[in-house]
Amino acid sequence: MITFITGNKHKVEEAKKIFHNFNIELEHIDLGYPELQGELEDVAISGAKYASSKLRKPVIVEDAGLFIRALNGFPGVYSSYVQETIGNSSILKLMEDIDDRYAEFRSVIGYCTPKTEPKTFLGRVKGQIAFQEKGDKGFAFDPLFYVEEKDKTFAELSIEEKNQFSHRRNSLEIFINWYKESSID
Ligand code: ITT
Repeated sequence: MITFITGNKHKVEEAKKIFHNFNIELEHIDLGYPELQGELEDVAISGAKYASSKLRKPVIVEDAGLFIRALNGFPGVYSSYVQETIGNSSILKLMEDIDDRYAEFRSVIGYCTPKTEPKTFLGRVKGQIAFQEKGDKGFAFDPLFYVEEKDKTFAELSIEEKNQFSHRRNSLEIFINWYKESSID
């Protein structure tokens, strides 16, 4: 069993289904950990270290963000703050006259145990910033994130569909493969 530390219930819902498909049980604890400002990797490392030493067990945390190429990677590591303050409509405004709509979601999983140093696992997914919000599934930036191959935004996909190729699926799959391999004696 693995313990996922997050305050975001949507992440838990997605992660539970992903772990289930790999036959690993996932426990969720909303511990709250100090999020220093920095690269996704640094936040994941410090969060995982903090939570595993506090709970005295192996944990994963995740730090994610939306990186828009035409805005030099904004909101990136500021994604949480931007989501809570100016929100999706302001991102659309910033992108109003911009042709280059390329964006990617990144997810970094931090894994740490009381006995080992933290490790990180990066997953990404490519997409575009839509011209208007679409869909009512998902959360946060999902209605903005358009995926050409599906001709849909993340918010128009079911969790199962999003889980087939999302940044979170990719980072968790890399983590799970490593985890399974490293727990073989
Ligand atoms: P934690 O407790 O796990 O930190 P959080 O919601 O603060 O939860 P992050 O800092 O990792 O999560 O995420 C940065 C922002 O990006 C935040 O506003 C998230 O809601 C948003 N975000 C992350 N993953 C997303 C996804 O799959 N779809 C849409 N928005 C996402």
